[in-house]
Amino acid sequence: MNKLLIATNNHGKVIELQDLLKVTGIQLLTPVDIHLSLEVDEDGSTYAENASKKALTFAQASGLISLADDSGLEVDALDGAPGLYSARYAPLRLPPFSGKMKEQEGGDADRRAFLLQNLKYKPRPWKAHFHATIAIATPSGEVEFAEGNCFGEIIPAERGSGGFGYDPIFFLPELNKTMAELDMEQKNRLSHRALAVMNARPVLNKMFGL
Ligand code: ITT
Repeated sequence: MNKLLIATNNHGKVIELQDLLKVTGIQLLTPVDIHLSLEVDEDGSTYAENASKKALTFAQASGLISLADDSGLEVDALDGAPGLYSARYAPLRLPPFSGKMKEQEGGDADRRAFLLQNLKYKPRPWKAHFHATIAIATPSGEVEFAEGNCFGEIIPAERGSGGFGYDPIFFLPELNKTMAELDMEQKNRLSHRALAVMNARPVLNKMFGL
């Protein structure tokens, strides 16, 4: 059976990618399934560089063809921020009462609050899009890419409890819903990640000889 490792430590992405990739006739594995714990330093200057680094690191460590996703939210009024830095977009702060001086990153809710704070004095609508670049790497070092975008706008009050990350403040005007108000099946029909996976299908077919 063909095996594909979903090379991400983000639980929200794992859930979506398992659903998006399930029709390909390939056995999907996660890092947890194979007891592989890897933290990749995302120091690239493009989504493709980061996606490629993640996919190659996991492919070489596991010996399996690996699919990584590097994604982000780009807000027009902030000149494309947080973009590549979406997962780390929040002021650093000291952990309370720990006595340690090491700074730690906030969670998804901190990042949404920080984004809204930065948009507060900008005129609405706050047009934005999600971007995803998928990299599929073989253990021998071959890498192929696919991309997807999803357009909408940021709204000032959170709506919905589905998805992850910036979904509760990412509004899709045609549906009159935020991404977090969609169930996974709906999100997986129109998201940046869904489009990137669709565009990656020929690559998967070629790599697995399907
Ligand atoms: P991995 O690198 O392990 O895959 P990550 O969360 O660090 O996990 P990225 O570097 O690609 O992944 O950062 C993407 C960030 O962009 C993610 O943490 C969210 O904050 C945001 N994001 C991406 N896709 C999203 C989505 O579908 N809905 C909401 N936020 C999303």
